[in-house]
Amino acid sequence: WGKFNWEDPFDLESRLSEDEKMFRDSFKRYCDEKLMTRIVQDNRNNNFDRDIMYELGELGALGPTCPAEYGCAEVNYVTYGLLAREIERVDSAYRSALSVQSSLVMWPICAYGTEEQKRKYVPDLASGAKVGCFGLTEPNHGSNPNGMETIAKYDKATDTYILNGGKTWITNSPIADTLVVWARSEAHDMKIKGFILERQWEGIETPTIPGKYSLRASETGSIFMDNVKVPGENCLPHVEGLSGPFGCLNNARYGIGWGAMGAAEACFHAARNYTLERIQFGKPLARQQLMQYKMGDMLSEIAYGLEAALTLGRRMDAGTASSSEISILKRKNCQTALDISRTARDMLGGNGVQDEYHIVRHMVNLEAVNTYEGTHDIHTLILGREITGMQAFVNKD
Ligand code: TGC
Ligand code: FAD
Repeated sequence: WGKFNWEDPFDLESRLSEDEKMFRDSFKRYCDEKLMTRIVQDNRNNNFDRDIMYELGELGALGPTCPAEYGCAEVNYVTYGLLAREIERVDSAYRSALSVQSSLVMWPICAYGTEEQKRKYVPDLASGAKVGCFGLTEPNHGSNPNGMETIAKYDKATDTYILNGGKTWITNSPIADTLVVWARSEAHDMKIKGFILERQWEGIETPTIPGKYSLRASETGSIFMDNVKVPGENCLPHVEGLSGPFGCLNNARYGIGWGAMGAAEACFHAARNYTLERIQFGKPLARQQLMQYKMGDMLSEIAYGLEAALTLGRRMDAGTASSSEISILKRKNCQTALDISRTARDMLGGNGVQDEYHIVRHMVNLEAVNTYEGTHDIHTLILGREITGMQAFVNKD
């Protein structure tokens, strides 16, 4: 019989390659030494430190699966997942910054863009010199982006698109230099097309959304476009329709599946350490059956979640993964992490609501993580459609 390791019950480590572990380990050191040390203050102050993007760039963590010829690390999807897990152990806000830049900005430019677009935009996004954002959600259309109202008119004489509309709940929009925005294009039979916008262009405003209690160390804002003139060369040519933005979301949702497990592990470990130390009724809380029951559950759920993440990662790398598998991972691992964070917070009693103990910060973050990139219930309905062949959405029968 093998030896049981409560920190890695199914010996996930043994199924990672040396390259995967090496990249992960140096990134983990950065997360411990440079991110963990600033998160409590940055979360309190509602501050995203812009330098983090340069630091992530230096480590090769931005757009890590994108091609090396544009300045990216070009590692596999499992490695990307491992990075998401490590950074979200610290805070989901930092994983958000990584996900958006990598999966929602760099990836679509690489997958759907021209050679010129890739050479012009990707290297600066890879180094962190430029920050990107992804504008899909609108004030009236969140779960149902097909209702999108943002319009791109087209002036054939000057080969220019003129964008009007509003996007909301956009991670990093207030600090973004490069904005990937989705709009209905008159020149493409009103199909959805992607456009690369530059912050300095006239008609763009990106105010911060105030009063956000979750992901406080992440910048979140709107994008308002008032007759923004976009040169024809900034339209992404190689995709049209919703499969454009959803292709990006597949990658980001996959990364969140790993990241959520990092947040869950952070909460589990904090609760374990606390209950081993905390004496009530003359003995450590960790000795109580109720506490051990909770930790047994946490360990089991995390072990399952990581197995699923690794299995899907290998399938992503083999090119055999389907988008509905990604829905299973995003849905289940986010809910698991949220449940674990709530239980772990309770196990710390009063200290559980104090940010120095970290769990409550993860807990409120995970509320947003459970909502963005398709809510828990939307992913349930995606699976329901697969199971029954009937869709519960109202767009069509
Ligand atoms: P539906 O009929 O299902 O599909 C329309 C077209 O899209 C294609 N498609 C996909 N393609 C690739 N990957 C996927 N996952 C795809 N899902 C659908 C589909 O094949 C079809 O293509 P075509 O060529 O036949 O036209 O579309 P629907 O309107 O019925 O939508 C269904 C629904 C509800 C599943 C979809 O709208 C949905 O997933 N809604 C959730 C919206 C969402 O996830 N928004 C995320 C915004 S970005 C964000 O939250 C970033 S947070 C980042 C951070 O800070 O970390
Ligand atoms: P709604 O769609 O209004 O949903 C409200 C509730 O109704 C949910 O519980 C939902 O599950 C439920 N619901 C909806 N439709 C149905 C149905 N048919 N049947 C049953 N229940 C249903 N978007 C971007 O484009 N880019 C970003 O960078 C980005 N970053 C974000 C960052 C944060 C912090 C947050 C909170 C959101 C971000 N989003 C971003 C937006 C996010 O993707 C949306 O919030 C999410 O898709 C849900 O849309 P909504 O908020 O409009 O909720």
